[in-house]
Amino acid sequence: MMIKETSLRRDPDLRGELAFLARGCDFVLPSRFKKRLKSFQQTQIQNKPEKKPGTPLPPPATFASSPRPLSPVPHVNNVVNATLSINIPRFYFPEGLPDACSNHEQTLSRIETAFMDIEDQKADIYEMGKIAKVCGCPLYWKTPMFRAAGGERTGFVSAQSFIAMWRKLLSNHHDDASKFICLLAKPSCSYLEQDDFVPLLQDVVDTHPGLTFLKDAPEFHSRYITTVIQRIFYTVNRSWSGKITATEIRKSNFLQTLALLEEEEDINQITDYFSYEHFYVIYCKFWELDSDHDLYVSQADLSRYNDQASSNRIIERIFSGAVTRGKTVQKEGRMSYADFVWFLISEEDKRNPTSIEYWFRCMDVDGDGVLSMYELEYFYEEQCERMEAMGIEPLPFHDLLCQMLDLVKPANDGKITLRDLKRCRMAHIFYDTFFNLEKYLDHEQRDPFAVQKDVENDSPEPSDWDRFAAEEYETLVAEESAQAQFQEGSFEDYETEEPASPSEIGNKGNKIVTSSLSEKCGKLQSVDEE
Ligand SMILES: [Ca+2]
Ligand SMILES: [Ca+2]
Repeated sequence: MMIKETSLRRDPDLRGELAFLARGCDFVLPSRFKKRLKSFQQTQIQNKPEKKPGTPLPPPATFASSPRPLSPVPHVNNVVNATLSINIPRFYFPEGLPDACSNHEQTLSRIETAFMDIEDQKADIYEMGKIAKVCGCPLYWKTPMFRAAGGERTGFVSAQSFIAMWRKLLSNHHDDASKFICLLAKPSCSYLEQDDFVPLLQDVVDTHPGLTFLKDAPEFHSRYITTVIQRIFYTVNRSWSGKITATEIRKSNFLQTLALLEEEEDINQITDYFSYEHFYVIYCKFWELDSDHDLYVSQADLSRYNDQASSNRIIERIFSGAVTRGKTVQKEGRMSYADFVWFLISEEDKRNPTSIEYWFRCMDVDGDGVLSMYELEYFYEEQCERMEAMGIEPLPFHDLLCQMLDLVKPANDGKITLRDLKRCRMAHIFYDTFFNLEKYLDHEQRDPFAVQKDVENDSPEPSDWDRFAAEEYETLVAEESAQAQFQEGSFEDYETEEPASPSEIGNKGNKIVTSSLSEKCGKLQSVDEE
């Protein structure tokens, strides 16, 4: 109580008002005082720094170079900060923890020397790869670095402009996440939007050894890039805001995965975000549904996915805009390829946290943050109708409900929250029960203890998605090669062939995939890009 009062007195506006009050002056109306008090308290709550457990306290020397204030009310904040910082060391570092040991001048002089080795001291994008390494950055940071130093306008970057840019970056941004955002984001933005990733990913497509076969299919560059961007946002943008912050980057494995790209020549080994095989699976699944190939699927198209395994009611919910970006889905009743990426990953990996949120939003029909018994019954009704049509006697809703409540064990009776579903680690079984008949029946037939074992095993990888993508890729490649063999009339050879090793399948796959993609892109050429 004492502390609160002291800090209230430090609010310069309030101090004046308190002084008036103290003198018994009528000028300050109680209502105005209350309002002012409330707004001051709110500002204080907002200014309360995010405390990160385990973050080491910085040495006192770093206080001098404290970055810009974050407060929406700098006036008030400055006063509070100035007083508080005397006693409490700073512990909130939105731009990363400054490292007192790192010698920026040394780094900058190394960069200068590296530029000396380049003709005219002007680096093109290829040379920028070497500069990135001198800067201690992963290779694929080169395009963002090149662009941040103004390279895309002239086609090269001079030592002078690069060093000026890098000096500024080093003094304001202290960890990789903060630097990465600064390099990629639009001017004065502290977050990344989807299009900010395009130049970096185009460079990966153009220069990664595992994607050279895509050179001849430029039509597919944007499809691959769209897929990777959606996968990045699906995994990293945990807030669903469409804006990736430095905190979200830090909490994700994105930068580590990006750094892996330069060490791993086989891009399919990098199953997070970048795998070409995963892209191929997603795109083929979409292509099968998008019968007129205009890069959109209708509600009827989407319901054909996996032999109509998903219920109409859940598909309807997706098309109501519960989980999609923009208004196209609701207004025009069509889903873009980007939205399909979210659907497919969510459908095939219902243990993924984003997937759990995705389906929760869909099932929470009234949007009150709780799955009520009414909502569960609504979805189960269609499952029952379907089972009856198949001659299967469904479990009565009441019995099923008991089963599900036992599975989820919600904290509050009769109300299932997102937290309950995440905690119970059975969300996939729960969701399939309510809207995916094929998978529901599949779970039912399995030994319940086997499922339990699966969960308890808790092995970190592969995810349901990884498993699905690998299986589907093999099926697709087998289909393609069977077709190719058939067309060539060498079916005998195919039958006597030794089984191919996984790596051979991969290589073969890439070739086949390219040819089949080219075939598909031939059909797509008249269609505008997204
Ligand atoms: Ca279509
Ligand atoms: Ca609800």
